[in-house]
Amino acid sequence: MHRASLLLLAALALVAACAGDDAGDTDPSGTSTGGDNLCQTLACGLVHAYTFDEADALPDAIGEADALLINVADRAVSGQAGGAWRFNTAAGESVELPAGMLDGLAGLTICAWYDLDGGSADEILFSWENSVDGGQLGPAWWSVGNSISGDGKSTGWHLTCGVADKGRGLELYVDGVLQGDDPFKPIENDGASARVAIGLDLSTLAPMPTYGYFDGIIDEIYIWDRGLGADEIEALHGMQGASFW
Ligand SMILES: [Ca+2]
Repeated sequence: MHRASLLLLAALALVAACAGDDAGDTDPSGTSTGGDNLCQTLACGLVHAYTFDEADALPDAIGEADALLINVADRAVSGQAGGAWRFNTAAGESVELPAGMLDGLAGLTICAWYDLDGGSADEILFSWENSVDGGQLGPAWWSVGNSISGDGKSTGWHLTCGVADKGRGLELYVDGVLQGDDPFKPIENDGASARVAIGLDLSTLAPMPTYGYFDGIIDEIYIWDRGLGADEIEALHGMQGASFW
């Protein structure tokens, strides 16, 4: 299929995604101005959100993908916005989400606030797998941005965003700044997803209790069915966890 056709399909999908959106009292700082992004607010296309504000459950605040399996002991620490959960690599802690929850999306953006809290900077916050390819988001996103250094790996709250867009390929942002991109690798999501997890790197073939898990605090994971613009991601970082939907 020609690239122009892919772009047209993506544009049509974005129209469909935005048509049913209720943006509510969205902060005007989330207004998009860039490129072929048809959405006017950050809330447009938001399909899943996890606040980590509750200690006894991890409900999906936007969609229906509530956590299925929770293996995290410390679920009441201070977060970037309200409460957050502390994931412990040594105990092999993670959360399993419904399989297939990312299937069929025309584009994908995943953002998460994290505080390494002295833990490893190379572990993965969010990952999934399917029969074509999987993805991992942490301070790294697939093969993009693996060499990130500096503030994104320091203790304190950071926002990481991974974008997979048919027109743009892959992009990784930390604290609103583009860290790396790969325009030649499209989103590969064939509608046959297997597992989706928080705090676990599913690309690790046989995770061990001390390997393949995130070591640090996770708060506020947001998932969109479109590739957010760089201006939107910068605005989201500037809001420092304030609600936008
Ligand atoms: Ca929270």
